[in-house]
Formats: sequence, structure tokens, C-alpha cells
Amino acid sequence: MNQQARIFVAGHRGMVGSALVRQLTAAGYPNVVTRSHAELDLTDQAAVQRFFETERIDVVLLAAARVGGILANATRPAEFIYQNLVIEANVIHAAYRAQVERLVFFGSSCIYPKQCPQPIREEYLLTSPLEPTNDAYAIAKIAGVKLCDAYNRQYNTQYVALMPTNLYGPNDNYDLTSSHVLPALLRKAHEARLGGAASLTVWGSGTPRREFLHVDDLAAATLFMLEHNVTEGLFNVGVGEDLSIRELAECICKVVGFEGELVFDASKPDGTPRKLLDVSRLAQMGWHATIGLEEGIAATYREFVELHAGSSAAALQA
Ligand code: GFB
Repeated sequence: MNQQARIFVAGHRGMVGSALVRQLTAAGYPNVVTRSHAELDLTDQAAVQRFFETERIDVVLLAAARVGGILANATRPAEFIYQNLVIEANVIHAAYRAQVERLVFFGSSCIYPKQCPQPIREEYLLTSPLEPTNDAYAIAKIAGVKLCDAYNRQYNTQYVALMPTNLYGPNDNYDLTSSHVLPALLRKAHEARLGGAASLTVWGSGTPRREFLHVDDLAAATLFMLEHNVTEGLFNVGVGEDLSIRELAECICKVVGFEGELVFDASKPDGTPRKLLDVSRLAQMGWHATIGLEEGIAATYREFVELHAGSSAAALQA
């Protein structure tokens, strides 16, 4: 990729977008273009078209999305399907109209069927029904994959779709009603430790298995794809290993130093039983994740304490 390329990171204040900006800046790309939501509402088609007509963008990294954990997905499906469909359609179409040749669209491993053979290969997409707790979000993300594919076929664009597994890292959402499991358990363990609680509540049975990728690894994979001139297709991005939610909770408690008991709340949904990605497509090209889970959780916890816990950080050091 041309070092002077004007690279629009859509969603730069989110976890993925901010990791992309850090990665591009560290790699010496000087022309990273960003817009806050107040400056550019990506659900406003006319505003998105005006932006692309005036900004001469070369590369788009489409990380703007409505995202959330299992409960947010299950209870607010209309917001998840509507906002994601509109953002994707507006950005991809306006990028094509402005002759943007390269675009990376970010989806999620929940696009694959609920009962998928494991590990999940890219070609298992649309082979059987989706997980109901996140089917609205998944359909929107599948539409994004198909938009890229259709524009490539009809207009010779070079739009690529990356499907990361469950992500974590800096700038994650720690709101317990809308977050994903890893930040939720990190916060719960932190508060349980500081409050001297005897137990910590984990949603569901603890038996579902998940794979976790540090968002800096996703940003590294994205730059790898851009620099290796990958021009089309769907690519899983993960670490190639998973663990149960119980094991994740135990690992988080160890990092945080909470020694109480785990209590499982069966009234909350388990969701997909397992979604381990087959990452051999990227591995064959030479890319592997490098941040181990315990190491990544420890770094994320330090950031959480510094940014979110305020005065309790001092208590933790004591
Ligand atoms: O991360 P998570 O919310 O989403 O939940 P998904 C993963 C598993 O962790 C589920 C359990 O089995 C949850 O029941 N869990 C245990 C918890 N304790 C907690 C907790 O305190 N908070 C949360 N949030 N979960 C999402 C999709 O699925 O994954 C999205 O809904 C997206 O569409 C995202 O694809 C990556 O992994 O089940």
C-alpha cells in the first residue's frame, strides 16, 4: 500500500477503529482520515456521499458498527440490523462512487451457523441457520460481506471482508448491560475484589466455548492484508484456540486477584455453543496472532484500572 495513501478509518473512536489508528500511526502512515459521529453521521446517506466526494480517500477501513454483547443483541435486534445495514450500504456505495479502490469491511464470527462444524472455515457461511440471540446483527454483517463481493464482481473494486472472533482490548465497553463477556467479567472481578465479595456471577452455564483475539492483533492482521495487496474475499481472523466461559472467568479472576466463588446464572442465555475459527487462510499467507490470552487480559486490566476505575486504582496497588 502506498505510504501516502489517504486512509479513512470509519469508527475510529471504537475499540477496532482506535486500534487501527494506533497501528497505522505506528507503521508511519501519515494520512489517516477520521470523523467523529458529530462531524459525519454514517447513517446519513447524503452526508456520506458528500464526504467521499470531497475527501479523495484511497482506502477505507469500515470499522463503524453498532455492536454489543449477547443481551444487547438479543433485546435490541432492530437497532443492530438497521444501523449496521445502513452504515455498510452508505459507506460501501459512496466509496465505490468516489472510485475508492480498496476497502476492508469488519464483520464477526457470529455470521456463521449456530451448529457449525469446528473449526469454522470461511466456506461454511450460509450453510445452516444462525444463532437466534444475534441473528439480526449477523444478517447485517453477512450483507456487508455480500456487498463487498457484489461490488468487486460488478465494478472491479478490491473490497475485502475480515471476520474476527470475539475481540477485547483498549476502548472496550464495560457497561454490564451491553458489553461482551470479557470486559464484563473483568469489571465484575475488579469490583468483587475491591468490595470483598464472596462470589462473582457469570451468565449462563459457563460451558459455551469462545475464542478471544486482542484487538491489536486484528489491527496487525488488517495492515498485513493491506500490505500484501489482498484484493478480495472473506478471511477469518483469530488465534486458533478457544476456552469455556468458566475457564475464561477463572483466568480473569487470577489476573485480577479475586479469589471468591463463581456462581452461574442460568436465567441468562448461553448463545452459540462454540465458535472456533479456522484461521488457516491467513496462516498460509504468513500471519499469526501474537498476543497470548492471559498476557492480553493483564494488559487490558491495567488499562481498565487506569482509565475506568479512578481512585480504586490506588486501592488496587496498595
Ligand atoms: O460475549 P458475549 O456477550 O457474546 O457472551 P457472544 C459470550 C458468552 O459469555 C455467553 C457468557 O455464553 C454469555 O452468557 N457470559 C457470562 C457473559 N457472563 C457474562 C457477562 O457478564 N456478560 C456477557 N455479555 N456475557 C456476541 C454476539 O455473542 O459476540 C455478537 O451477540 C457478536 O453478535 C459478538 O458476534 C462477537 O459471543 O455470545
